Amino acid sequence: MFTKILIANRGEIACRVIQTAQKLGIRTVAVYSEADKNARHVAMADEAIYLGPAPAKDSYLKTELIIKAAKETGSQAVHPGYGFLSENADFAKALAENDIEFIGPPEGAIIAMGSKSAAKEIMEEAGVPLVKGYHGENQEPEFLKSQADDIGYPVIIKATAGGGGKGMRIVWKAEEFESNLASCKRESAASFGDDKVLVEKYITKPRHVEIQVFADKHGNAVHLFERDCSVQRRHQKVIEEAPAPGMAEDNRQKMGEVAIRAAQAIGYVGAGTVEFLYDEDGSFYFMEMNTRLQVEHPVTEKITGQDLVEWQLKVAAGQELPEKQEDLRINGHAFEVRIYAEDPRQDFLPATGSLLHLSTPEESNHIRIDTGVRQGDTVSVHYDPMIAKLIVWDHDRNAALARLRGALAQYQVVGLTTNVEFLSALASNQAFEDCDLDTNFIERYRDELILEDAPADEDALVAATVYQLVQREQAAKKSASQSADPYSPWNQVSGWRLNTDNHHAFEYIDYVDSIPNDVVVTTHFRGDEYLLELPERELKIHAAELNGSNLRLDAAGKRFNATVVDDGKSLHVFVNGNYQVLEKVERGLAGDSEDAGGSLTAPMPGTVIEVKVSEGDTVEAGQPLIILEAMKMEHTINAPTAGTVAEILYSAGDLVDDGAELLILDAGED
Ligand code: MV4
Repeated sequence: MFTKILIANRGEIACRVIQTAQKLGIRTVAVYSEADKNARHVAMADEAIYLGPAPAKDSYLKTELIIKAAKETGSQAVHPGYGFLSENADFAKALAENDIEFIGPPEGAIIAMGSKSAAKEIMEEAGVPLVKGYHGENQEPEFLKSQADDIGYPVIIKATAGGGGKGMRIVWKAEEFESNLASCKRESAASFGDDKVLVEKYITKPRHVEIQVFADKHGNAVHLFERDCSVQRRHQKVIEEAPAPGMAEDNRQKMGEVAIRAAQAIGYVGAGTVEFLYDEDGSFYFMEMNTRLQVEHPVTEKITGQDLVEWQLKVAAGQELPEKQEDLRINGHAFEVRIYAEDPRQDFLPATGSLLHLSTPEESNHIRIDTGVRQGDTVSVHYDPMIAKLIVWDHDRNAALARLRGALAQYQVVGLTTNVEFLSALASNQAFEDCDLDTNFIERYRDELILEDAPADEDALVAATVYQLVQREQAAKKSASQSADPYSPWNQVSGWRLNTDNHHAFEYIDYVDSIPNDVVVTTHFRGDEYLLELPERELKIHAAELNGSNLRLDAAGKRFNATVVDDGKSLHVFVNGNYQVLEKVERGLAGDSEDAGGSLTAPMPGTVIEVKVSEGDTVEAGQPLIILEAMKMEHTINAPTAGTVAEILYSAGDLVDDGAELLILDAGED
């Protein structure tokens, strides 16, 4: 086995590979760009080598720099992850020339699968089922048209050099063939520098089912069952699962055998995936083969109990496959969703920015999170905006789906727009639960999946408001640095009662589809609890406890938890599995003529211990003004806002009644 490897990638997959290497006692070398100096993969590795500027073409795609880094660090092998150089035959070749092991297939296997038509030819010879079609050299329009007529409409025209759905045309009628062929060829020439196409029968309602295969250098090959990745958006997978729902055991076995045959036909070594179009009647057709470890490999790991990166390392090091086909079993069901910085409501526009707050469900046998970022990290324009992969497992599909819903409800990201809500809608979608799966799923259920923006519900308003009350209390406690009652959530703030009727208004702007809605929550202090005047009703808050951003509260006997994050401008509230943003309107009491200035009153009968200010002093918000002692405990009364002390009505030693005016503050300019 290798003692040291280099990981020529970044983000979650680099972290994922490092984790297994560490488990196996292999030292790791990361590489990084200017943008990734402080990235998680760099921190995790034993060593890290700087490559170059942020754009991938100047760093992660620079073959020479990666080989140089591998040589300088004494790395015996390079793991390419996925994307970047993972399916680049020249890279595999360059490594071989430098006596560095490529943790991936032989150069020839990458080349064989690079061209769609050539791949299909190889597969046809190997007896792998193909969709009826023509993938030969003759590109004469009349000839291709006659082929299409033979196949029968609808047909699909695909760029031979294409990928990711680019350069495809569906043709429903013979009359439309010629014009579609011309436009497909134009697009292919422009996109791939090659206008060669193939024509085949269009399968109207296919599922994307793929088989994980593995081969070693000793001629052994196994499959690790299938994944269903039908739910895609513009050829980007959104959710993947294993096993494929409804797959009959004999069909699974047939597909597995065919996939192994496909791998063997090209002398495959390592991890590969054979993709199939899976038709409604259970027939399946070879689509393409991916000659790398795939993003969605964790669902296969969860249902087989295998570590596929460990397999890759062992195979690359010349060992035999860790398991025989007959020892591999499917256990339970797994889902993976890709959590992205993107806005589903804006046609999934990628988002960039910093992860101001990141809180994730706890990992366990049921929940796995593969990520390359931590709270505080940035998602930049330079790379794929994936934040994490969330993988769940349970004994059956419905239980796993319930796990997924629960985990997504606990996934909190502030600072970037994410697709978490969209994924939650998907995990809760009845048609998805019912396995109404095909590649058109998202289009078909679009309106159920991309939900309208909803106004903040009452719990969110309560949480935001109580958060601010407790925050003020904590701030007051800190600035007073006086002994305080640690058990009462209210005593410290209860002092600031600006008005004789003892209220304070918290104002928010709740944007619903960019339309601002003004919401005011007025709080009244009632001795041992707060009364909140909400838009719909009044509610008594008996207690509240704030731990960092985690708020626990008791609202009229209903206890609930919320997370509130203040980014300075807005409060981000997570409650009941929902996420709401409430922009704060700092009314400041000065800005409101009715509330301008006011008196501060005693929260309970007691003795004035100390008056910390003099008349005419200017004070800052939160500054301690008067210390009272009541029931053997000290209470600090802090300035609720900046201002000037207009009048002090009591001095040290005086006894005061509950509600007595202690001090009059002229609120300053805000
Ligand atoms: C097809 C097809 C239907 N019939 N071929 C899309 C990407 C490329 N790898 C192959 N693709 C398709 N080929 C025939 N003969 C439908 C698709 C297709 C698709 C396939 C898998 C996953 C998502 C898809 C979304 C749209 C179309």
